[in-house]
Amino acid sequence: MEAHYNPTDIEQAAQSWWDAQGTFRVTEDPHQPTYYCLSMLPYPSGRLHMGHVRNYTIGDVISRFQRMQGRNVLQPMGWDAFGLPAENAAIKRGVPPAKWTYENIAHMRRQLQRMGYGYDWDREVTTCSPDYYRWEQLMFTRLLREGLVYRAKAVVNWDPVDQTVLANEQVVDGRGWRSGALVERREIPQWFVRITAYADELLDGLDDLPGWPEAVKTMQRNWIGRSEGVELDFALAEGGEPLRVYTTRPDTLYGATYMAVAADHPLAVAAGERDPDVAAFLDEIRRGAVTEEALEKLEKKGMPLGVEAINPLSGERIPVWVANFVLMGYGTGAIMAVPAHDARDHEFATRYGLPIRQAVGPADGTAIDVQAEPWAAKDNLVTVDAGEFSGLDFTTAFNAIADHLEARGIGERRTNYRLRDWGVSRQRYWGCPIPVIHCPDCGAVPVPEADLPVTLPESVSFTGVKSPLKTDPDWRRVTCPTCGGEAERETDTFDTFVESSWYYARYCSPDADDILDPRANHWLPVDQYIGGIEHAVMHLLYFRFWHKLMRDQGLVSSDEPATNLLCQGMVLAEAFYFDSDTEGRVWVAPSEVDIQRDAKGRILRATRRADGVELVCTGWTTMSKSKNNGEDPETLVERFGADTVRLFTMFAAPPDQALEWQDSGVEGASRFLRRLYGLVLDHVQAGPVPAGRSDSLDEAGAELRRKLHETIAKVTDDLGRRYTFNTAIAAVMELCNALGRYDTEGDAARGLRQEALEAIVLLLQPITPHLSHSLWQALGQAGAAVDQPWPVVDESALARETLDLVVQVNGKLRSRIRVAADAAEAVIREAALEDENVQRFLGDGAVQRVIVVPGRLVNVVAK
Ligand code: ANZ
Ligand code: ZN
Repeated sequence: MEAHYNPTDIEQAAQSWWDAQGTFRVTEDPHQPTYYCLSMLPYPSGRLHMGHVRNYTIGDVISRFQRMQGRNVLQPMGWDAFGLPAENAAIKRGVPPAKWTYENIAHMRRQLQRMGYGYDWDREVTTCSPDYYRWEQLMFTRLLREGLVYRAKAVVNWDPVDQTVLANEQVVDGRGWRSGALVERREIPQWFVRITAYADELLDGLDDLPGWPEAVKTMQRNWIGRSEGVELDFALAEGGEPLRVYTTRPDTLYGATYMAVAADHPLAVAAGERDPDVAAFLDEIRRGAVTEEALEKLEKKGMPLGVEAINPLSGERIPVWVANFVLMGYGTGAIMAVPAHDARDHEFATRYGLPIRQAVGPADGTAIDVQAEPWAAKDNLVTVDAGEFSGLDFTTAFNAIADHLEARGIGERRTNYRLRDWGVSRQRYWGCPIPVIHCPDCGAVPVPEADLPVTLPESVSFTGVKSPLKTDPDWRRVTCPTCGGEAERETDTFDTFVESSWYYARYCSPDADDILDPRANHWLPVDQYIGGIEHAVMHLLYFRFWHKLMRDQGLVSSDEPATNLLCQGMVLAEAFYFDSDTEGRVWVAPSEVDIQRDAKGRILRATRRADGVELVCTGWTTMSKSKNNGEDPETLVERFGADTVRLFTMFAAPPDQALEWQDSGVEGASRFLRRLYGLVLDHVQAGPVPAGRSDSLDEAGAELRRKLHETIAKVTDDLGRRYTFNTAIAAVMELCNALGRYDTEGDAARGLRQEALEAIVLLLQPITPHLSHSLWQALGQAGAAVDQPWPVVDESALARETLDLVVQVNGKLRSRIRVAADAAEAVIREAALEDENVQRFLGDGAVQRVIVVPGRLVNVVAK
């Protein structure tokens, strides 16, 4: 053993050993229980950041722990390699997206390897490789033949800067999530995957996922947004097609005081043709926000269309308006507005002086003032002023009115979903080509299986204005597979969420000459999936959806892709800036800041070290490039070693909570590893440990051994069940402290030290695998730490030999006695009465009763 802890050498040696042994290469072994631990694959941006390190360290700790539990662990890694940043980089640096991507992958792979993660690199999946995407093209053509994929013209969110269509969720406050440009509306033909056909299953399946965080399940439920309501017709006073609306509140029908339609609704369009003012208004709101989220925040605006509708229950005539808060793509694009019971309708009615009429109220008769405020409750209500439907609760009124409308043939019950079909077309170059050929005679024809993959040309000159696929006539020109005539390839590519929807399954059989092979079912479902909460809806919903599609193709047999999901918290750091006249806001890296803090650690003053400029501190915020407050994992690894970085990220916070980055914490982690190294070194230098461990430990030894086995029990539970890696580490640290204090000499003590150090090294193996590898050898053990079974708790060591009991005299604490753990009650009683202090407090008083509470106390009752 070297005299000092040298992480670079130790980590190099351990990694070489694992490589040489093929430690993390797994094959399907029918006799060993499997464990599939999956971390979300990274986008190859070029450099690993702390968020990756945290995510992947959690996954590696779980994987290594499960391996030591005797499971055959699959822990793969890959690259979500298509997407916009490669195009942007290509524009900026003039390198083709493919080249940039492959170079980034090579660099980041080395960074991951340097961290010591136990991946089976033989299963690496790179989504921009034709070996991968050809299978999703095949899947797509099958879905197209089965009607689960279709092409439709749709209004899309058009980002004029990125020149691309954005998903609703990529529009934030009416602007493109990446470019920040104001989003426009356009109609273009798009490919859709029919996720709505699986809406019910995706929703109901959430109930069978106890291992998923509630927050994620709630977001998915809201995203799917199942809503039970009624579609009903309002006749128009002028006759013609009635106006059909969707409502979840037929119980409030008597409270409808106006109707509102979307700008694209035929009634609005017709009114626009009659009236130029309406037409101008329609144009104005069409240019506005298109997402629901943005609409919520929008100022409610509308205009009457000069049309009246007739309430089918009351016969009352009410005006029809066009309103910017009604979406064309939901329900029927028209609503009956009930301002008394709906906040948006109320805001609108108040603004335009429309009547507000109460239709329901609290069942207990409490008075409400709907003119002042909408009353939106659905529970404990009773209908009022509703003709024959008065005096009913919500469910009764809903059913009575729905039955009535159905009987009259002017309405029916309907379930609606907020979820839309998944638009997978992107007008970008750097993506998987959509395998379709457009023939003037045959229409859109799927590329035959034998002609797959449709390969994306990689050496292109990419200017960023238009996709090279669209500007390259040679690539586009093709003969129609059906009629042999001249035809053109589809030039759109897939949304990159398509690739990340099934990569986890491909890892199981990465070389299969099909989408998947039977190895998929050997491993799936994933036992533990780990990734960021930002993927709660899109990725994690598409991932569940694609699994069901594959199940229905007979490719997998499970219903859900992952049994357990862990969403790791953000990595935060303090950020510092000053506002300069010439440069605007300047963010200064924390490493270049001098900070004065008060006793509680609060910042009193922060200045730039170089020139003393006074800085403002933002407090804890997400590490990001834009705030210049990221820690570069590679620099840290060079300075402290991978084990320290791993230890700190796991020690600083529970995995699902925010991690506040502190340099002092990293130094503390490093110090602990040096101390552990020193403990082993001292022990080893004292010479060989005598064979056969003695049972003749002194009291301090027995106590230390008890602590050792309590620690094993705790760490096992923390790593295996609770996922509180931080408390596991704290327990090991405490054990090391106790071991450091234990100064008994002799064979038994040396044996105990050996036992404790071996256990510590193995308990830390999932977290600091390199140091454990090295210390395991230093302790004279055969084999590698990573291959050892997990330490077992010796129950007999947990047993306490003696117990300390509190002794009271007349209920007051007077003394303590130490008795054998299994002492009989009579013995305890006698010991208490003989105790010096007890005798003193008893004085001459006669003992009336002695109460023994086993394991806790003795109370002597005396006169
Ligand atoms: C009358 C009413 C009275 C409503 C009331 C609500 C409360 P969910 O649950 O999300 O499905 N709505 C229907 N289609 C709409 C559209 N295209 N754009 C905007 N809003 C629309 O919401 C259904 C309710 O949202 C419907 O029920 C309708 O307003 C509105 F006290 O009808 B309700
Ligand atoms: Zn044809």
